[in-house]
Amino acid sequence: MKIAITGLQNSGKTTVFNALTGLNFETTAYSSVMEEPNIGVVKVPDERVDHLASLYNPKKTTYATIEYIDYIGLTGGDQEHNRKVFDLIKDVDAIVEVVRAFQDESVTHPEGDLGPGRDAGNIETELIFFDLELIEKRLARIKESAKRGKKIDQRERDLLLKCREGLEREIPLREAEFSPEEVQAMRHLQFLSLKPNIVLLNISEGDIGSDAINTLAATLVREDSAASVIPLSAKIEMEIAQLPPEEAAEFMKDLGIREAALNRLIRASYARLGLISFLTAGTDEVRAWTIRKGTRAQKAAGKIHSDIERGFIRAETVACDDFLATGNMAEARKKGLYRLEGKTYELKDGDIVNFRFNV
Ligand SMILES: Nc1nc2c(ncn2[C@@H]2O[C@H](COP(=O)(O)OP(=O)(O)OP(=O)(O)O)[C@@H](O)[C@H]2O)c(=O)[nH]1
Ligand SMILES: [Mg+2]
Repeated sequence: MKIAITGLQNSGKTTVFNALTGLNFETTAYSSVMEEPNIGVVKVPDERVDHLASLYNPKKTTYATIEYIDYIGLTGGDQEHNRKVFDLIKDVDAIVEVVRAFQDESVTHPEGDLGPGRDAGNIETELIFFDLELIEKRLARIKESAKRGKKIDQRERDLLLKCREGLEREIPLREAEFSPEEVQAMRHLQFLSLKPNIVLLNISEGDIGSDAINTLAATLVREDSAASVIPLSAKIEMEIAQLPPEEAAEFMKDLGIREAALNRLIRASYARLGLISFLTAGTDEVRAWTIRKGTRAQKAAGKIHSDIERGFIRAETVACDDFLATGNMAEARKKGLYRLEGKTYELKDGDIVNFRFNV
């Protein structure tokens, strides 16, 4: 999974990136001129994988991973500048929008003063502009081929017009309604405002846990929107990410932070994208695999190898919690917790699966 960290200049994107990845890229009080994006891959913490690895003692333990990308900030109204960012991130699975809510005189604000609501709105507007531009380009191309006497794709044209109509009313595509066929047809278009988003409200360290911040957070996304807002202090989280685990735990307790940014954001990303993990376990490897909720067993097998999908016979599954409670496969089998499932079985989060196949 690939997630872009974006936002206005100096909102704390690189600080967030460092907090998530444990890396230590330069953060600056003036807006940076970055040539190359920062890219970092993080393991998705998963206690089930830890438990299984301690039982099987496998040669290899593989966690699910997320790739984070951090690049230059967006500039309100400068589409040419923003295109550099958007071209880089148009294939990501989700967008984290960093919105500044911390007070700090020494850090320049591109808009002159603090305004989280305004800034969150500006980010949305830039995503919408980018999508409108994409639509105009495609419509022009369709018109061009019509002129040359080629048959045009009327369905695509209608869909583009429908998207444009909503975007012109400033409704991001992710909040518009589309049929499953339309969603399918839009997949290759890489619209940005269609991507699931998470608003990360970057607050002052003194505001951690404050009621005022929760109220502010609630105003940042439309009430009926699926987007989530996560308030956190990127600066503090970055310090935490650089500490050894025990010290980090102590520091978090003192500050009243229950869970590190990395875990909170990963949970929100999985929920927002409708993702779950299934597990495979053995003495060679214990591994977590990320799939969409509702994926059927045969399709999920294809994550591991296309041969297993093609030659699928059945899936032997047990819920990880059931397995850990019984302690071993034989016991789980005896209790009927270890089941044989067919190709249409929808895998559940935390299922341990052994695929039987034949090629
Ligand atoms: N007080 C405070 N300062 C912060 C916080 N997060 C970031 N900063 C500071 O704000 C400045 C900008 O942070 P960066 O992470 O470089 O911001 P950015 O969005 O990556 O900036 P550009 O890449 O230049 O657009 C740095 O001086 C950070 O130390 C925070 O939560 N609290
Ligand atoms: Mg930066």
